[in-house]
Amino acid sequence: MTTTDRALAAPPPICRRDPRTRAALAQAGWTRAGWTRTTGRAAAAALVATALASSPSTATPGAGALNADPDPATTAAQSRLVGRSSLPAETYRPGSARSGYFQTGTTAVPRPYPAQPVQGFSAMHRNADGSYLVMTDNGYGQKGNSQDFELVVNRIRPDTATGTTAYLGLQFVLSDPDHHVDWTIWRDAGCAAATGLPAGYTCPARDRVLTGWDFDPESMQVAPDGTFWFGDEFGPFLLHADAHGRLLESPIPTPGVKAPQSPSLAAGEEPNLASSRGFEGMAISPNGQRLYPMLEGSLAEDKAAGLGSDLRIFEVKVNQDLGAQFTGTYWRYRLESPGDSIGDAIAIDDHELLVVERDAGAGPNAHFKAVFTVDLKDRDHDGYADKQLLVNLLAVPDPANVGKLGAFFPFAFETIEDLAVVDDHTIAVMNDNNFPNTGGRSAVLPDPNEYIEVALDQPLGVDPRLFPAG
Ligand SMILES: [Ca+2]
Ligand SMILES: [Ca+2]
Ligand SMILES: [Ca+2]
Repeated sequence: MTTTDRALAAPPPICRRDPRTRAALAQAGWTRAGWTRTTGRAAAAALVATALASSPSTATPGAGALNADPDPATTAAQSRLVGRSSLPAETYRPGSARSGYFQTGTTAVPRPYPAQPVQGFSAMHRNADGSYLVMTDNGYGQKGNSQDFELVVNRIRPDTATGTTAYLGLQFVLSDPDHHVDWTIWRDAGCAAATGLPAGYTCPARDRVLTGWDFDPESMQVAPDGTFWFGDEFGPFLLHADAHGRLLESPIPTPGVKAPQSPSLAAGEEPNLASSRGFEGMAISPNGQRLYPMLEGSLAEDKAAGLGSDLRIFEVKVNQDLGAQFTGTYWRYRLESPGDSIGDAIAIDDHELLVVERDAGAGPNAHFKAVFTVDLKDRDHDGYADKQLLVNLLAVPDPANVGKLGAFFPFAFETIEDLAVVDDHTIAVMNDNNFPNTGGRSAVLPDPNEYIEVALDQPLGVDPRLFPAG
């Protein structure tokens, strides 16, 4: 056994002071060999009960609790950090208008910002040359504070040799020149009708550019025909755009699901999905004929039925011409704790996904950030997609100190929203820094957008059609 082998054989448990630690995980059916787990309803319920019994708010993580006391006996080697690269927080898109008038800013970064921040990466697509298309969400997190944030896809190139990610430029701004959106958008009558505009902000000349007041995209897939699919949180909708970001068809609503921002919500009608709990992840099948948008939060009816840890993964059939339909099929995904959220979902073959699951903590208050493989085949027939832990993002083994943070690298950002496959043994992960928020790396400085590559000791078995062409 080499030094590296020994180091790799000693990753810590998922988090020592997480209430959901060894006992709870064992109770929930985790086995020690590689933390392999098949989710069972009873096991999951036990885990939830245990987590609730020891609420995270009663935990005392304290500074430096992350990765404390790695326990070599409990886990097997699975992953290793092989690259890290960072985009400085204050990276702005050249030529874009000042932004953040409706936002509060921070002491470190007062608003309005000199231009539109590049960050807030909520989906990524790896290109064949190793660069990425990155989709920013609606900007500042809410409909009411993101009116001056244009919905964009940018290009970046992480460089794990230098550790610095380059901003390559704008891919496109989302727009609706053909009026597929049949309700008022901010830049076409919305702004003109608004009252109480913030000081210094003037309405742009009317156009069909889409902003964070109109939609909140959190997931993106590039179809084999080169068109783009976005999963949104305001409908929640699916949006279909051409390679220039122009909507090709009307936003596709989700049958039976309405968020508080849904434009079709009737007076007095109650939404059945909370704010910012829409399509946080969306996978595409290897043949491009199915989309699997995944909600970030549970539906009101599931909560009412005691299934507050259940998320739904929908099946959507993509037509050869325009249009796509929700087929009516969905899968249930059981969160490890009802307070968790998912951050992204991508496919690795025609029935398996990779999913990021996370708690709401950052830095020393982060207790659970993980990548799971998720099998939609439900091989144990318990009604849930089967989950298996792939990477504990709070303690990625880093024997070579690639991340420069010690033997176990913490990717302890609040929101981790970007997954990609680099090759059959390597995945890439990025955070959404929620610019200009702090907490992942510093209590006072805005978080950067970090990119990491994690090597796996077992091949993923990725369908070759899911690798970038070219
Ligand atoms: Ca986001
Ligand atoms: Ca959002
Ligand atoms: Ca199952």
